[in-house]
Amino acid sequence: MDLKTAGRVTLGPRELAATAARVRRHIVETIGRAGSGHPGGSLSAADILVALYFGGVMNVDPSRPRWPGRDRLVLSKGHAAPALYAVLAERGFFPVEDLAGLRNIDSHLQGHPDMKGTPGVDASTGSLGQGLSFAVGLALAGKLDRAPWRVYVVLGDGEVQEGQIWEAAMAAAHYRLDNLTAYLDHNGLQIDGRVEDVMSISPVAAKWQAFGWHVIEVDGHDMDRILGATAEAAEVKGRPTMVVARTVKGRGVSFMENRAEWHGKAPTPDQLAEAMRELGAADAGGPAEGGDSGAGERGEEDGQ
Ligand SMILES: Cc1ncc(C[n+]2csc(CCOP(=O)(O)OP(=O)(O)O)c2C)c(N)n1
Ligand SMILES: [Mg+2]
Repeated sequence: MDLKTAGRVTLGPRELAATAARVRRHIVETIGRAGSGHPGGSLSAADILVALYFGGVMNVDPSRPRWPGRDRLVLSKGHAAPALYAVLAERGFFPVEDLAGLRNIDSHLQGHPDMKGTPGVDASTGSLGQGLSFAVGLALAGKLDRAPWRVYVVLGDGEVQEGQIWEAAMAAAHYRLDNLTAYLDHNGLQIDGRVEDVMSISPVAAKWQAFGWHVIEVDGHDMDRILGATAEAAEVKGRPTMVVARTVKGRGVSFMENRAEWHGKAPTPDQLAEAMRELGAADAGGPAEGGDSGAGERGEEDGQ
């Protein structure tokens, strides 16, 4: 595939799975190399992002990242930037080699997404709770312009404890933003442990329904289901859609799965090698050469 293909890219099931595996390897490798970052929530969101960019959904032009007719993606849970960067690189917005610079001061790939610095990033995020409001603004602008493009936004389940989310949820329904599709990366964990223990969001589907949204619940690691829900959302008139995607934090790396401690720390070189083996890297003998380590001590909590 020509990486820079403009328009929608539609891969078959096997290629989608292979792309998701590559994206997961990029995630652990770049975070390992940087010595800091958020593997858990990047791995849980990976399949959603791959489905959107490679499953025939996002209409974009990598050689013209600011093309006004493009579909927009807001990664509201901005700490999952490594997943977004991997997907954007695979889609041709910038060279895959750039990923090695994650979190380095001279790189355009900072710890959280910067719409002014990184080709393909549509919203600067990282301060949780704000991305849905931004997405509502984009969708409203699209409606006013009678534009055909759509807005996609990915939220964390801890993130939706933020009050601003619910103001945006109300606004999206009030303005009948049927050009807006949200995905809740429902992995059950946040920075300090279980969402259910920190502050329950249940019954989460009923809450979004009560706020006037069309709600679909899916397995967030099943590409078919994610794409089915996305297609359904495009047909819904007069309401935004929330896809509640049940996911596993750290998905794909056995020792990271369902463990809150992997929210915001980098793997050691040994752990990275093991993760790469599990993710099917041909050469998982050790961390790749090059790219000097950026901020933070390896294995230390990011604290964000
Ligand atoms: C406003 C704000 N408060 C706190 C943080 C620090 N922080 C970063 S990620 C995170 C936990 C988010 O949990 P969740 O939304 O469930 O993310 P995921 O499980 O998908 O990684 C927190 C508290 C932040 N980035 N923004
Ligand atoms: Mg979570």
